[in-house]
Amino acid sequence: MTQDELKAMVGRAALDYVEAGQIVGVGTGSTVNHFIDALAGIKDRIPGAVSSSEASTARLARHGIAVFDCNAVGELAVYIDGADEIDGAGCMIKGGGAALTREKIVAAQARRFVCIADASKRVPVLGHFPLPVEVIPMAAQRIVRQFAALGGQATLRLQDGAPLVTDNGQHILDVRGLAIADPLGFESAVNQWPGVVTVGVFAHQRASVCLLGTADGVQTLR
Ligand code: ABF
Repeated sequence: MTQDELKAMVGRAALDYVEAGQIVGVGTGSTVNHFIDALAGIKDRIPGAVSSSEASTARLARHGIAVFDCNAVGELAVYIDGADEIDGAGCMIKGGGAALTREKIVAAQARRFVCIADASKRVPVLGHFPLPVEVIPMAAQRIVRQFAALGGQATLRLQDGAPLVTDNGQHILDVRGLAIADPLGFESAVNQWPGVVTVGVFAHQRASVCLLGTADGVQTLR
C-alpha cells in the first residue's frame, strides 16, 4: 500500500469516532483531507464541523458541510487530526502544515483527540521531525538563540523566498536536533518564552486514541 492509501484508510476509519448529532472538530493536512472526504458521506448525521485552518474550511465547504466558529459552540465530543510524529504516550509533534495554533485551540475544546496517521509517524522519541514553533516575528531571532542553548537549530520557514505567514499573521521556526524525552515539561517550558505563540509539541493536548495505518490494516493505539 502507498503512504497515501494508508492515510485514506485511517481517514475512513476515523468516521467510527464521529458522534451522530455532534459537531466534529476537524484538523488539517493530507490525512485529514481523506477524513473530510469520507465525512461528506455521512454529513447528514452531524450539524457540521469546527475547522483548524482556512484550507480545511474550504474543503469542508466544498462538500457542503457547515463550518462553525469555535466561539459559537461549546465543548466538542471529538477532534480528529493528523500528526508529524506520535510517541507511545500519544504525545505528538504537529505543525508541518503551519496550522498548529488553531489545531491546538480546537484540540483543547474537544473531550477526545483522535490522531490519524500512517505508520511512519510513530516514533520512540519526538524530535526527528523538525519541531514547528509559531512565533511573533519581532521575537524570532531571540527564540532561535534560546533553542540553540538547548542544542536545537531553528530556522525561519520560507515560502516562495519570503517568511511564511500563518493564518494568524505570524511566522514559523522549524527546530532540528532536539530529542524531546519529556514532552510535557518541554511544552510547558517553551510556552513561557516571550514571543512564542504555539509550540508544536502536543503533550497537554495529546491524543487519546491513535489510528495508525499499517500494511496489515488500522492499528488502534490507546
Ligand atoms: C496537521 O497535518 C499537522 O499538524 C501536521 O503537520 C500534518 C500532518 O500531515 P499529513 O496528514 O499531511 O501527513 O495535522
